[in-house]
Amino acid sequence: MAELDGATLIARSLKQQGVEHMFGIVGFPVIPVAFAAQREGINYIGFRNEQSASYAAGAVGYLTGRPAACLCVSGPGMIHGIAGAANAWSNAWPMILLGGANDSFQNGQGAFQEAPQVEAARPFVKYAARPDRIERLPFYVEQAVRTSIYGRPGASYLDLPNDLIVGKIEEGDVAWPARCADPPAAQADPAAIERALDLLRNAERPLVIIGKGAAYARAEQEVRDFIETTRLPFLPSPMGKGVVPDDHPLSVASARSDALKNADVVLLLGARFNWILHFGLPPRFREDVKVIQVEICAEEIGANVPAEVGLWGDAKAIVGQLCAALRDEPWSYPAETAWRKELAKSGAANRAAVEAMEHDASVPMGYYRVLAEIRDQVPRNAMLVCEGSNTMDISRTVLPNYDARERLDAGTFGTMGVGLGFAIAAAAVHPDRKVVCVEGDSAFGFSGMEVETACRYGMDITFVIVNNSGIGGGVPDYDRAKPPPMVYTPEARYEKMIEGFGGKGYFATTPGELSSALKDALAQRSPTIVNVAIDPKAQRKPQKFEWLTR
Ligand SMILES: Cc1ncc(C[n+]2csc(CCOP(=O)(O)OP(=O)(O)O)c2C)c(N)n1
Ligand SMILES: [Mg+2]
Repeated sequence: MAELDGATLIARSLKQQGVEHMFGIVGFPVIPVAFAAQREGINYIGFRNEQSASYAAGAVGYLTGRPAACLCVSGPGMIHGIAGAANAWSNAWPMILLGGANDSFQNGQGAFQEAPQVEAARPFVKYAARPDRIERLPFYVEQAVRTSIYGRPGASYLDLPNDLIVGKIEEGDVAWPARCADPPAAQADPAAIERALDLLRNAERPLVIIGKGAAYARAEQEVRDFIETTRLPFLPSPMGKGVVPDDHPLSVASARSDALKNADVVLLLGARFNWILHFGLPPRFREDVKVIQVEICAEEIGANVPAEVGLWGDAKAIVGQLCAALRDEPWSYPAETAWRKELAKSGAANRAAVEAMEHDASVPMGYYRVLAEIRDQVPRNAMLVCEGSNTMDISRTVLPNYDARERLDAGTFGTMGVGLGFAIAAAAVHPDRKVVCVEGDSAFGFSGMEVETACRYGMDITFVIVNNSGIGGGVPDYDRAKPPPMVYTPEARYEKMIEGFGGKGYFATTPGELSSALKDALAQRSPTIVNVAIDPKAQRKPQKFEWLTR
């Protein structure tokens, strides 16, 4: 009978458990794991920094519902990988962090890159373990994968000592667990479904808020049916965009502040009342708002605002229950109500203010002009990645999504530097689609070197850098001997970076240059950078609650 090494056991069991992608950087002691992954048919992508690789692993988990692995060397590599585990923890996305570790028989001796890795991972993962025997590696991999996707998704960590990776075992001595099934989709209590519908029927100012939990649950068909049937006004969270298309007539996203502030009954679909939704509290919400909460994590129900009705389970299953109950007893929110009129009025006023800025042809350009040009040129099924401060916030309103899981951004953790890893993850999952990655210049700088990764794998990604020479804005004239904390090099030519790796770069300062650069860039089927110099003083449209945002 054949002998297998630990690296093969790890890779083979990952593949068996539905892990299709592995991102990382090789070195001691994980080189054999990367090679084994390739042999076992896992798509291995070598990154330039483990942070980006770990962000990419979380994004794959969100996009596909099965985790990707991030492979790190011991010590500093694994520490970099915690960035993605923490990002996945905050976003509730599954991923597997694999940290190489020193030989277990050198523990405590000051071994090469020895570090308390399991302890370091622990607060950010649902599961952290150091496998104890080679033949039990598949057992640990199954535990890590299952824990990451069952219940509220999150990261798992496996600590892999060198002696386990290179150690050998007779194939017959290995116990292979079965492939863990996709998580069971739990339905909510039928009595609670009735109470939820009663509450909605009696609401004067109902609102549906669609979160990325609904996108993760692949609930788009059910949510669309529900919105079509009930005719309820809805708005998406930043990554809930596209579950129902942004151009749907019942979307009140352009009246977001007023919709949140005045709703009397809110149906939360896979969204949390955290900072993104202003905790569900006054002054952004009514004191007496009644909440129906559809949530996979029981402990989340009632967080910050007590839920009038808690619907605990899988968003797809539960919205399916709501739709089934509505088929038995049809109901829709009336077509003519004061609430609809108010929302329409507020939305129209906001859209008019934004439209003027979108058409503004002055040079230097502002955000709205640039983002409107991107909107007008990207293919309808493009994967959109957006990060930055103003760049990201404005992109949320200007760049529409038409389908679920087509937008990735800084997310619940507000992490800058995720964009390039996310874009690479999106290209890995959807190699047939265009990925457009819209980056603030600061956001881009966190992991700009991953442009080389995108070029090496010939990915169809257009990076657009909205360049205001700084964090949230530059300073046109400053003392070069003492740059202010938020500035970066004025008019930095980031597009030149990609030329060193065989990609095409463009620099644009006027609407005309931007339009033709984007046209050419999007026509390529390989990585491009469009670096757009905008007014360093350009800002977002004044917000009603500016003092409460970041
Ligand atoms: C990891 C991390 N470090 C720092 C920050 C603080 N931060 C918030 S937004 C931002 C960058 C915003 O600038 P940019 O990406 O250029 O977008 P802009 O607002 O200028 O369009 C930074 C550094 C963060 N959110 N995450
Ligand atoms: Mg900037």
